Amino acid sequence: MYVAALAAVPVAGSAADRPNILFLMSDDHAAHALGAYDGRLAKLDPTPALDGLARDGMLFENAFCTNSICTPSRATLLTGQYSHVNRVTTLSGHLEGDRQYVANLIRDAGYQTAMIGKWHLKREPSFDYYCVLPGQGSYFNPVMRESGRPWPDNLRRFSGYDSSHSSDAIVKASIEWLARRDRKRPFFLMHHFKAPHDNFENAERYDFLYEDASVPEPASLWKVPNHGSVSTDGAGTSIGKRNARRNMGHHMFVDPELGAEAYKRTAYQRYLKKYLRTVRGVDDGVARLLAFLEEDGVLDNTVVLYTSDQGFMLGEHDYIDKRWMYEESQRIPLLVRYPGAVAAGSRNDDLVNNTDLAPTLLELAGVTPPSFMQGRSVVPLLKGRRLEDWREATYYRYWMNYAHHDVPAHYGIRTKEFKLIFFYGLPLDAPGARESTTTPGWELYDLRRDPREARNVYGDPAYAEETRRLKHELLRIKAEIGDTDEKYPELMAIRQQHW
Ligand SMILES: [Ca+2]
Repeated sequence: MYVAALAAVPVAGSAADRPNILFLMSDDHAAHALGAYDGRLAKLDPTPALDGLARDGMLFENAFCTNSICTPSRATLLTGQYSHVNRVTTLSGHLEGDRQYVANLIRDAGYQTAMIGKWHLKREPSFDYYCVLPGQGSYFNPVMRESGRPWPDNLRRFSGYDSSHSSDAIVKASIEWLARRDRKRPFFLMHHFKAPHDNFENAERYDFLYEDASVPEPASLWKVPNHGSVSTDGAGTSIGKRNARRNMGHHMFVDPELGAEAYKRTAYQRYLKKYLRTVRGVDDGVARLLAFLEEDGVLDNTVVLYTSDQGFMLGEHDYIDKRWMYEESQRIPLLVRYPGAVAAGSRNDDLVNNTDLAPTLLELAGVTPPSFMQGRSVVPLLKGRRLEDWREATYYRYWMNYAHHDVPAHYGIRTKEFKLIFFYGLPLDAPGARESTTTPGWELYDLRRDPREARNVYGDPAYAEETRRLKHELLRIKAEIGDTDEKYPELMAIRQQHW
């Protein structure tokens, strides 16, 4: 079952020969809120420690999630499968222990395994040790469920100067576990921050960070793009409406008596600063973990990966939150540091998605990824190889039709040059369902000319040939990964009508 993992790693004769794996994940940390991704927020220097990971290792420029919502992303991470295969399509999904494949296979390969922080998959984590927040958990004085003891003795409350904030508590629990680990065996630690999930809360020490700064605004905060061929009522997309009940000002307690422009400007500044203060807590936590490993003498024999369960809209398109297939929400940061085999400062622009994470973690541990995993290990890419048969389009599907933030269900593909989205708008039978949910619509973006997705070119005759090609590719991928519309007669009927 074992294979040679990375060039610098000896062929695994025993577990002791293999690298430690520290998998760091945050919640809703958009790539454009990392300095290393060099977006409009980079000049605020939001993530010095994470930028260090990019300097020392590889940054993936085109990494994406396949369903931009918490629980499904985590299920994909552990199974290497798309949502329709692991059946965790929505927030109400869960993952039984026997399907937590990454944890089980790496433990079986001789690693000691731990899951610390936000879990959100409801069932018991299948790790040697766990210390996890129940559900979303609390930002302050969090209670976590710890393995090895029956309820209620398994509840541990974190408080005090070093752990009253959830990011500090999760770092403390990880460092404690690392300090008492069995040094004869390599470790696999999944360290998952709750931050910066909304409603953002930073530790008190960041209260004045960025106080005098002015956070750059995206142009689309003011000039909402015309996405729509179906509806152009300023809602921002063909059928998705802006949710007046959940907006930046609502979150930040901005005085609604301010004029519209001042309200938006004030809300944006407060919202972004609060988010970036919460991000800084994550970054400082990463710095502390890396410092611990360095002091422990194992940093360079540890593969350190950093990602987020999905991206986040920070005022782009005048939106907040995730769920959308738009770039800010679909894209995830992905950084990998492993000095023995990954060149410092290297970058890769292949289309990677979060089904690839599980096979990657397995190969790093010297385990051959099982064929039921749908993603592909990026280990060859880490070594600087170009694979001619790497995917040319990445699939996306958001299932929760109008469940939160008024985001309609949709699916689509993104290539390096184009993005095609189909808002299939299944009718809702829920009380209060809106007429708009039954209005399907297509969007097409030419990312070469329009990387911010400001102009929907679906229906433009100049793109007719490209549209046909992309639709064909969309159907091909849906068949390949087993998410065909034939399984859903109602959806199939809509598609046939609007193809
Ligand atoms: Ca999330």
